[in-house]
Amino acid sequence: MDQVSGQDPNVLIVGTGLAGVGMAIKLLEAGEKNFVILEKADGVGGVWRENTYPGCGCDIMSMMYSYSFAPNTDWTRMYAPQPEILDYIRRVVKDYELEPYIRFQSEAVSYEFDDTSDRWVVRTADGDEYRPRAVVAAHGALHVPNIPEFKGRDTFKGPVFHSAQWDHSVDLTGKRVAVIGTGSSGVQLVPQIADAAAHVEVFQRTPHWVLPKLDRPVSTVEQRLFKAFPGAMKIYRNAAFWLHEAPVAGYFHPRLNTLLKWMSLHQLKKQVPDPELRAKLTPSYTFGCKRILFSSDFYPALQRPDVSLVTEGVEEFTEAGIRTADGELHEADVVVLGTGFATGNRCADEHIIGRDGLSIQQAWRDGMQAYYGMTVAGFPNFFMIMGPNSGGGAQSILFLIESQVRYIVQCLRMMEDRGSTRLEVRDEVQREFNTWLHGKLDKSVWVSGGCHSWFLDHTGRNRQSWPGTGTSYWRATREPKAEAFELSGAGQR
Ligand code: N01
Repeated sequence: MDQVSGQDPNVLIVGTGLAGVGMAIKLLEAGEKNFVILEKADGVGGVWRENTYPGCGCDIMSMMYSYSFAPNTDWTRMYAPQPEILDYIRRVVKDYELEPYIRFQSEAVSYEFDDTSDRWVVRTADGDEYRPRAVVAAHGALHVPNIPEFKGRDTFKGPVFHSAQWDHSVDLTGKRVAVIGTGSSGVQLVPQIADAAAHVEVFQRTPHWVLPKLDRPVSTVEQRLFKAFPGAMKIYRNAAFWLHEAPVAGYFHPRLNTLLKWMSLHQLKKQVPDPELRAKLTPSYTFGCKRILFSSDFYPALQRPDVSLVTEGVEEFTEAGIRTADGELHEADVVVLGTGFATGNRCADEHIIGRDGLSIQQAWRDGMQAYYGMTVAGFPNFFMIMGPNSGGGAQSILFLIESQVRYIVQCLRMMEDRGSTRLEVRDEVQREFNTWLHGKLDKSVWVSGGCHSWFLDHTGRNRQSWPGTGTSYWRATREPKAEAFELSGAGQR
């Protein structure tokens, strides 16, 4: 094993989720060994380590849920369950011998750019200090649970926990469980807990568009085929890739998604015969405005006599349960919050100080913005993976991560080739880019489709999505344009 970096690495990566791990692999392949990865927990995996709720899995097809350079021939299902994805990440970390670069239980709590040395000073919760030339923030877009301030929340006598912080010490057998939220997490967990619980009440604020999940086991014949003929796996992967690209045009021209909308309504009609319940589950906003859900077992779960849907708003928590706006008390033993993640300004609580003392909060006072979701004016040598407006469509996040990782490696190489110690996106370039981006997004169903979702911030702007297909993002980020950046060395200024 080569010598592993100390406190002054060339690159410091934060997070060992799919983004951080992919970044580390591509650095190694580019010949860069002087880097460290900080990980706040004691294991790798990011959201796939943290989310362990019953039924947790991926709603992107498993064939597209691996790095292109590290295909996984062992998926057991067309949509991989969480434990398999976590195993995959662990295996990749092992195969690429990344462990020596990772500092576990090292939570980065402060990032400050030193204008004199063109290095970042990164401090951890334990008081360690690193001085990397460049930082790659790969801590993900969906890692801060959204815990609403429900009135009287602390008065409830039973356990209350978020889907991303599942409390496995709580046995749901024979319990009355209240689940708040019917997004991707809620629809996955409700069918799974229904068997054990005495009763599940599902609190829905807004119905979602739900498409059937075409899940099935991957047969052993297919697995053998993938192992023997990698080309066969590529055919599956290509099919999955284009399936995920397909709905994107419909986000800008909703009529193109008429067939998908019909499929969603058809499933609803087939699985929910009661017209009253069906009406409650039928969205009134444009298809695709909120992230489309994939589930074939959520509606059937709602048919069970021991599962019920509550559509009255949550008014308050009491000692015994949840009181809704109509005054009814829904008694419960356990409350599960499937209420999503804080996404409006995901760095709101982070201490990130860029050039000339600029904080990320000041830079983003009018909303999160970046250049292709990776660089932010005022923050030299600071790269984000899955930063503002670089995800949120329908394509596998792995495809977008690979595009970003390649781009960042190229930026670092550009610095090296030019003898620069500082790379910063030009303010006017970022501004023009965001004017173009929001011009397109404002016409999309995400903004004009009549719903509220985690894609939008408090100003109503979409701060998450790339306004196009994965392919268009890949094309746009194939090579960084030197003229978009200010590149300088300490001696060049
Ligand atoms: O969160 P969500 P999620 N009172 O924001 C409701 C990824 N993911 O964790 O729609 C009452 O979608 C809220 O209601 P409304 C994926 O990208 C991926 O489910 O705002 N209800 C909604 O129903 C996904 O999009 C996988 O009216 C409240 C729910 O809580 C993202 O994570 C699996 C409320 C939140 O839904 C987030 O999904 C799981 C309140 N105060 C997650 N506040 C994969 O398979 C919120 N809600 C890859």
